[in-house]
Amino acid sequence: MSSAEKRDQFLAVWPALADELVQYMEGEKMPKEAVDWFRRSLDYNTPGGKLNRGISVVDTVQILKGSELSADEYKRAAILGWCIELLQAYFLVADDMMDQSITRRGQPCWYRVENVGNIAINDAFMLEAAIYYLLKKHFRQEKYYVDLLEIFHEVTFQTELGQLIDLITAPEDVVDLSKFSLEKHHLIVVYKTAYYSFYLPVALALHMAGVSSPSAYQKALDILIPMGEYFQVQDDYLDCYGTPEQIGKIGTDILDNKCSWLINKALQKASPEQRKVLDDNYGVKSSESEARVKAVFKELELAREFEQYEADSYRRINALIEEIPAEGSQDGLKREVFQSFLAKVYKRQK
Ligand code: DMA
Ligand code: MG
Ligand code: MG
Ligand code: MG
Repeated sequence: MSSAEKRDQFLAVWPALADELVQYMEGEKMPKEAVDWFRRSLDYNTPGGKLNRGISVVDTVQILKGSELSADEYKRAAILGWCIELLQAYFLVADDMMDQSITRRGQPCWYRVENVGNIAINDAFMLEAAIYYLLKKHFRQEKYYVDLLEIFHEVTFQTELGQLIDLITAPEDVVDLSKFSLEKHHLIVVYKTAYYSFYLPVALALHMAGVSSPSAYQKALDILIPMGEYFQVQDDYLDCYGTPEQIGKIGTDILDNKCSWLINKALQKASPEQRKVLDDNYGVKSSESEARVKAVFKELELAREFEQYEADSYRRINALIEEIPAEGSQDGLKREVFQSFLAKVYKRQK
């Protein structure tokens, strides 16, 4: 099946889930206006992205099973996938407010839609609540139900820790580039991105496939955390070098004083003169300052640095994957789970 067909198959599960959530609200006798609001928020914020996280749950369950999924198995794996997409929707609605972003997935950020504004805060909470409604409805009878709840809660907390350090390392009023480092960057991106985007999809699929050995989860973590770090470095790169048409969003990292991979690389390489330009212009909310920072990035050939990083990461992650025996490991892991996930993100342009 092509990746476009996989995407369509996954998307086809969404409308029924949105209906279930909306029907719950109707059952609570909520006013029509409120029900319509929730449906609009669900449909505006949940589908429409790359859906890599959600589709990876399905792909992983399929690989672990080793044969075609029945229609029912597919549906259940897809529901878990949509729960991650709801988690992602929840984080993004809030992230765009905190980062003062303009667009997301080629449309205005939800908080910037007419009459939404700060109501988006509550909408984000409702997107999160939707996860637990669907999990209870569809997985309550499973012996791994508590595992699902725990992992969603843990990973949510980890992501919020990451968002906290991302935000407090990027104060709006005081720009102090000496606070940045690649170590700090590593910590931020592992927490804000890698756990929920890479470990969570595979861990959910492992639970669904009946894998219970703690060593399997540990090995998955050891591969997926570096993969998630690589993915967020790509995100940092695309924030500056991707076009809005490509990536569906307008980069804000330089204006927002973010501890991104690019500024850290620039700080490593900058001459005293270039450093002064960065000190004077990074995190200053004007397009002139942003352009001056980008000019220094260009002088420092950061695009080339990134290509180098990408090639090195690819080699390093593949070496980690190859530590799993070709015939699969005793505790139930398969190389292909990780190869398939890496193939989805390697050299991505959006
Ligand atoms: C995103 O970091 C992390 C979460 C948890 C949404 P980011 O602000 O770099 O993401 P984006 O570039 O998509 O706004
Ligand atoms: Mg952001
Ligand atoms: Mg952010
Ligand atoms: Mg970003």
